[in-house]
Amino acid sequence: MCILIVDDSRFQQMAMQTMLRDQGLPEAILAGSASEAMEILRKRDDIDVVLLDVEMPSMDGISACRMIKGAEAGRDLPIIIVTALKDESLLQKAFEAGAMDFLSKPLKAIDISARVRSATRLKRETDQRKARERDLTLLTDALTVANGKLKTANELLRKMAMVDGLTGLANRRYFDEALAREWRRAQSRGEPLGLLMIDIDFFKAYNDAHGHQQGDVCLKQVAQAIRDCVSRPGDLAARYGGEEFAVILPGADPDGATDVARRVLTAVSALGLPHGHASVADHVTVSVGAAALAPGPGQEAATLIQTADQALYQAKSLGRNQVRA
Ligand code: GH3
Ligand code: MG
Ligand code: MG
Ligand code: MG
Ligand code: MG
Repeated sequence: MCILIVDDSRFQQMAMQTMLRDQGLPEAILAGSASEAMEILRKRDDIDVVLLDVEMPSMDGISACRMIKGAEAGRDLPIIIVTALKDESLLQKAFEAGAMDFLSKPLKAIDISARVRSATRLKRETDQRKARERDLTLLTDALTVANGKLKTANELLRKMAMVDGLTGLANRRYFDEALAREWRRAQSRGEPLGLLMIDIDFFKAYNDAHGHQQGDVCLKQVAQAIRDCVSRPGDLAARYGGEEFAVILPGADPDGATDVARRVLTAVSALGLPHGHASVADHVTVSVGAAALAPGPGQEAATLIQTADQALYQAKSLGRNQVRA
């Protein structure tokens, strides 16, 4: 505990210091004026309580109290006003100026030590409460930030579980789920479901000639071209595996599916990616198998995949770079 005594009288200073010492309190620090007190408060932050005399020549205790309370260094400091005047309006002014307590002269050792102890206890409690509030605010802020990060991470993880890392299309897992879902929906509505299987022609040769990295670039561009052909809400383009892609076309009949397949064929050719090695054309092409079925009762989605696969196989064996249905 650190006590600051502010009094213009050297005798009063010593008297108070002695009383405090006799009551088992630590040695007080002494100031002879308000300005000297301010200087001490600005320099040290360990003062717990101020005993402030009212009658002082340069600045009286009430003004000094107001000044200390108004300064950053003294805002939370308990101030006990010490006065010989028994004037109620003076006390009123002291409390208005921010004093916490007052003591009347002549001082008694037991009074002064009791007031000092209770003032410092109160200050300690206030400091602790403020520190707790600060900690709580920090904790709340940290939790808010962590929560936000967790949400972002969760979204990222969910997306990673659905999206093919190379092409940004739906991945195989998501495709399987989407196909099963759309198949059930088509079944219950009695509507057809279209499916395209797309496979890049002679892609092994492309990789061999241009390198695997350029192969990846090619895959990305083909994927983008396919995505651009699939515009209806509910349609889904996916990377089925390797250099094979699949497109789900809810509500498409065989003609509709074939139309989209032709668009994909044209769009990939239009990329004009030079191939030139054992390819059908001098640029990268695809073969597309198109299928559309209105699912019968008890029929499985695998039937649709098989039908599209067979059409793709036909497109390949008939010379590639074409659509078969
Ligand atoms: P076809 O016209 O009969 O489809 O001939 P193809 O060479 O395209 O078919 P094949 O199945 O023999 O070869 C597919 C090639 O695709 C082989 C494999 O290295 C390549 N491939 C599969 N996935 C990737 C990939 O992620 N990146 C790259 N660069 N190449 C891939
Ligand atoms: Mg005085
Ligand atoms: Mg193949
Ligand atoms: Mg291929
Ligand atoms: Mg293939």
